[in-house]
Amino acid sequence: EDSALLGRFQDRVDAEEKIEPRDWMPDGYRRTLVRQISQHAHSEIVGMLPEGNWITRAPTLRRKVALLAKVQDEGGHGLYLYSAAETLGVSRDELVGQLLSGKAKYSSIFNYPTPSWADIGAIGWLVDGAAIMNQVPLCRCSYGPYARAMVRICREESFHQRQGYELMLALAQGTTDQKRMAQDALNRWWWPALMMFGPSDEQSAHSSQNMAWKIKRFSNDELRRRFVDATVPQAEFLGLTIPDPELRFDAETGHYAFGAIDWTEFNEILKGNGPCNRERLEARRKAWDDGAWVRDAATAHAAKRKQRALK
Ligand code: FAQ
Repeated sequence: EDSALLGRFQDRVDAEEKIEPRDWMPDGYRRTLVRQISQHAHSEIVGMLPEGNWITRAPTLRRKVALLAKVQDEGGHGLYLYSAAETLGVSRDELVGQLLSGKAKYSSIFNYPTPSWADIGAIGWLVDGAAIMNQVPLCRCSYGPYARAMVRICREESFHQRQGYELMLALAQGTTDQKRMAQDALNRWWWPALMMFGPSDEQSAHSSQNMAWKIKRFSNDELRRRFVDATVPQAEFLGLTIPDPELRFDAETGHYAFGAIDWTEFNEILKGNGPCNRERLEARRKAWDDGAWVRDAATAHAAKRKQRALK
């Protein structure tokens, strides 16, 4: 690639100018964005499944309405993000194909099961909480379409996080059994939520380049640390215990110190060997196959309208 073009590109990024779809950009920048935005889109779509499991069994109408709205929002985020990825010259079919063939990644967190209603609270509180921590800085990403998509997505995630925390609060203040359910959900979701931020900074292959391109603004470990700092007091308010015997406040650094993450578990999930990896992909494949007639009908309708317009 032309070094003058590269230099000018980096100057624009450094000056906080937004890069737009028709602007010149290095191949690596384009590839990285397609990878990250499509992984993010797939995460939203696959992320509908663990919570979707509880829509028909929500305990009250109010809870059902909130959960239905949340899962619909996630579908909307996925479509929004696929559109942002398409501005980089890839087709949606290609991206969906990569997901269904198992080639594309999506967030590790969605490969865990949701056996209890309290999991819905824990997902909203912890998974959306982690998502917000990671995604608010993405509103300032150098690539315009992704940054703008993130603004609306973050507002909706914030509602999701609150409904989750409020659900956890109701359980934590409820009967002994309800409190036990809430604690059990926290025990199962805590460590996977910390893994959402990705490998440690030493292991993170893409971080330094992504930060130079201002796609990422903070490193994986930095965001993870902020998440722990924000979440520990929330757990205390709930009267629940974070399942980490090494967790303690370090007055010297002003941050919580926490135990070691089980990276073997994380890597196994990335390889497709998590508790629900196969089930999740099967559900997406079935949805794709079952939806074929809708895509066919929409294509036929569009062709008809085009023909009518030509007459
Ligand atoms: N799971 O070098 P890095 C949501 C991969 S929130 C799976 O650090 P990077 C909302 C990574 O892709 C979840 N794979 O990479 C919601 C790379 O693989 P590759 C989605 C992971 O890109 C809530 C390799 O490891 N959010 O959906 C994970 O600089 C509730 C090396 O890693 C986003 O996608 C992981 N946890 O940093 C929905 C946010 N972590 O391609 C429903 C946007 C890392 O080399 C219900 N993405 N990998 O084979 C990002 O900010 C970044 O891509 C990171 C990773 C931070 C995830």
